[in-house]
Amino acid sequence: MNANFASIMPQAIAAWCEQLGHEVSFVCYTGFEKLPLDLPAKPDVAFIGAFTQAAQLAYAVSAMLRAQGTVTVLGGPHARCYPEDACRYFDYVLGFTDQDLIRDLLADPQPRRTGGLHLQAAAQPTAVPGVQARWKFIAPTLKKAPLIQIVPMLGSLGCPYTCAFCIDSSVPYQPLDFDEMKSDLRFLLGKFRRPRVAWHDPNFGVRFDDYMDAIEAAVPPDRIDFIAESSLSLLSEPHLKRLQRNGFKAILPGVESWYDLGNKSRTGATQGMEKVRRVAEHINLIQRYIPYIQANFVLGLDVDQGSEPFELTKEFVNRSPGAFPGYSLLSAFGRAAPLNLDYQRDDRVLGFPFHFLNNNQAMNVRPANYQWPDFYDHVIDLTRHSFSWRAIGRRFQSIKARIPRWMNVVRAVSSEGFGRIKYYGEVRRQLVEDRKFRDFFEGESETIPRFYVDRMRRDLGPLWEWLPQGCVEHDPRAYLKADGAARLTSLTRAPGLAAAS
Ligand code: B12
Ligand code: SF4
Repeated sequence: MNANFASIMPQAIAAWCEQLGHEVSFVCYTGFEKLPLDLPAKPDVAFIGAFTQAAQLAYAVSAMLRAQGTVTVLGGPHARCYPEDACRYFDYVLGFTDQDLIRDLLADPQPRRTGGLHLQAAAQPTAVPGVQARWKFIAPTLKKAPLIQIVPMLGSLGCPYTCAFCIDSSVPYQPLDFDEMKSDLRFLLGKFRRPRVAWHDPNFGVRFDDYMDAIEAAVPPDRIDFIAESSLSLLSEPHLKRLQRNGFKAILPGVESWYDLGNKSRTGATQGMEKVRRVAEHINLIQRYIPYIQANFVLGLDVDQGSEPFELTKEFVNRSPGAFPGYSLLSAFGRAAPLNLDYQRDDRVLGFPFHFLNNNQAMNVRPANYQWPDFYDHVIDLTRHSFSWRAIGRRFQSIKARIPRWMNVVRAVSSEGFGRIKYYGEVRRQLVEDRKFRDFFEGESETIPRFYVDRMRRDLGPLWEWLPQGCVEHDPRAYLKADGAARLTSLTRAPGLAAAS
């Protein structure tokens, strides 16, 4: 499936570069290709898009390319979240990116070996190349997913909600061009017998009617299978009926917490068991219209205490047997959210290697109300409950559609369900048996436990040799320091304050 989760922006950058007259090679690493990657020989400039979990991989690839004289540019979630660190290993690190920024960079791409330059557009782009413009790069990527092929599309950027932990909490909502979207959907009808499209919008369906009007104008009812991430507040019954008519087959709403974020789940100030009841009813309603649901939760939030939040989630699993529960351990991805400044100020962010920051292999924020072993006990108990044979069987029976019901079984018995129970059990064991391991989790030692270094070495294979020195560690307080420095600069620049500072 991994090729189906490839990002849109690297394809967009490739399309922009071609439009600007450059010769482009595009490589998508899905996690299965042999390392070190098969890269074009000596490109002038290499753009690399990476999530934080691929940071070390990206740093190694950058080192390899720089050794042959290529100028390297990093973009994507890691660049947005950790620009200070990334600048040590790339010539350029890009935040918000539009075509003008790419044009300016390519006009004179000077290597910057002593420290990369952090560049960004003033805001999210107003246009991103659509499916037709990206097709040349989408097609070879999807060839790597021979069974099920899912085309990534984007209809909007930003979000009107302000969930404090989210990277989009401060990015204004903005729809993209609906005419281009219609044209892309028609194009896909000509490419596949029954196309499958995943919307990468941070929160799909904010301008619900405009979206549905556009889809209905371009696509006969239920001719394309759609997947989207959307908040419960947008999934009222009339909306669900329209989604069903238009072929929506999978929805991933975020519930996140039983005590907080009621605005996005339409539960307002309702908390605890009452929220479980209402959310479970809502999810069951959704399931009557949409076959596949993944309900997302964050574990370890500061509002959580004791066993209650975990017991409530177990109750939810019982009451909504058809929904796949997606659990994320609370993670502070550098600059992703303003809330991370508070965690850094309170010295609660730990320097887990980026490689493990994918919401489940490590939780890099010390929990406010749990001792680590207790926390992992709760997480293991909840994961066991959610992926017990009983829960797997009930999930299977609650869904009639063939692919979704089997997909849930595969996810449960693979690394997401059984795999995590084993992994968390190992972490729990080391927390009580190995003092050094525990010291790292308590913030009392900065030495990264062997357990993590060995795993990273194994995952990176031959690229391990290319890792620049010092890049396994990072400064978990970099955002706070940069924020402090920025405040100081703006203070010294303010008229009348210069002398005082
Ligand atoms: C859609 C989405 C997904 C989709 C698609 C993933 C994909 N490959 O793009 C799915 C559901 C598969 C997914 C999975 C995951 N996701 Co996700 N996802 C998102 C989401 C909601 C939108 C991202 C998006 O496409 N936005 C639209 C693009 C156009 O905007 P943008 O991302 O802001 O990018 C701008 C710049 O960064 C830049 N840019 C982006 N890429 C590149 C590349 C280059 C080369 C350049 C130069 C510039 C550039 O240009 C853009 C325009 O300004 C974000 C949250 C958010 N609201 O941003 C989380 C987010 C990106 N996901 C996140 C995470 C953690 C994950 C998972 C690890 C979750 C999990 N446990 O499995 C996986 C990892 C997947 C992977 N490939 O490694 C984190 C990433 C944090 C981090 N620093 O790594 C985010 C930020 C959510 C969060 N927790 O705050 N995700
Ligand atoms: S609703 Fe979703 S995308 Fe919007 S701010 Fe909250 S978590 Fe982020």
